[in-house]
Amino acid sequence: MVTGATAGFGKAIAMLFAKHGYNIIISGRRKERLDALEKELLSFGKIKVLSLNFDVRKQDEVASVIQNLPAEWKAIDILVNNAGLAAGLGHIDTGLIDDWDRMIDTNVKGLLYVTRAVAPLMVARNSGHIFNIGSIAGLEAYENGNVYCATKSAVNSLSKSMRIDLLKNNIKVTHIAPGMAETEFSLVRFNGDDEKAKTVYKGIDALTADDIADAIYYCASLPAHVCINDLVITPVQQASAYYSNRKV
Ligand code: NDP
Ligand code: 8X3
Repeated sequence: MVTGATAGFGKAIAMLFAKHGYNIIISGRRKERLDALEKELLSFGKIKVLSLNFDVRKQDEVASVIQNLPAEWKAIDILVNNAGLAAGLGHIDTGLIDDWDRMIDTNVKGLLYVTRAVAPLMVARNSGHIFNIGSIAGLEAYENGNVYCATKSAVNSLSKSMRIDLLKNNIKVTHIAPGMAETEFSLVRFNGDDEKAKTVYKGIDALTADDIADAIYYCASLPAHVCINDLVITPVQQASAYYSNRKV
């Protein structure tokens, strides 16, 4: 099950796992994109696809959709908590409260709502693997990153807690912390301003969504007794949230 499968990492993850024969639950808010992806995944043949059109911020919707999963879809082996966003890039004294609320509601509360609904299904089977998509922004705060950094810091912390809480249930938890990856991320952050979004990756051979999908597939393919707990992935031209080597 992949949240936020309508774009970027989530879509690439769904495509890669489908190519490897996994049945996939895809989710997101944009129904037309879910429908198109469902068609594309089914064209690979031999797999089943279930589209769930919901907003991770709506706890009642999340709980009801998971509770009402058809029996054959309740055995979720892998959950990728990927749905998330950055909204805005401004100092703490000028940031928009609405942007802050959206990031906290999606990146932290949404991830919790989905996990709270899916984890019991894994616990019941004494098996499962949860991937939480954090960010290097959660490992180091950067100027103007404030609330986005804090939400991803929470994802890092929650990943550690989940791993402890689910230890007795044989459930793997992997925290992925990517650096700059060219998806729709910056377009969303800058409210649809394409020019501004492009400047983020100027002179950088940025990560692609496929790079992240490859790493997740690798982690998911390891022997049953092996868990990669944390994975920090950056472009070669990026050493940290502060240091990058742009070719201009
Ligand atoms: P995209 O904007 O390309 O994709 C984001 C996905 O999240 C979309 O499918 C979107 O679907 C979904 N989403 C957003 N809000 C909600 C919501 N309320 N309910 C359900 N789904 C939602 O960005 P990325 O693929 O780059 O981002 C994926 C994750 O990776 C995010 O958590 C992001 O913070 C993280 N990340 C990204 C990095 C980057 O540089 N790109 C680096 C590090 C981490 P829809 O709008 O249809 O609901
Ligand atoms: C996205 C990476 O550096 O733009 O999480 O915050 S960064």
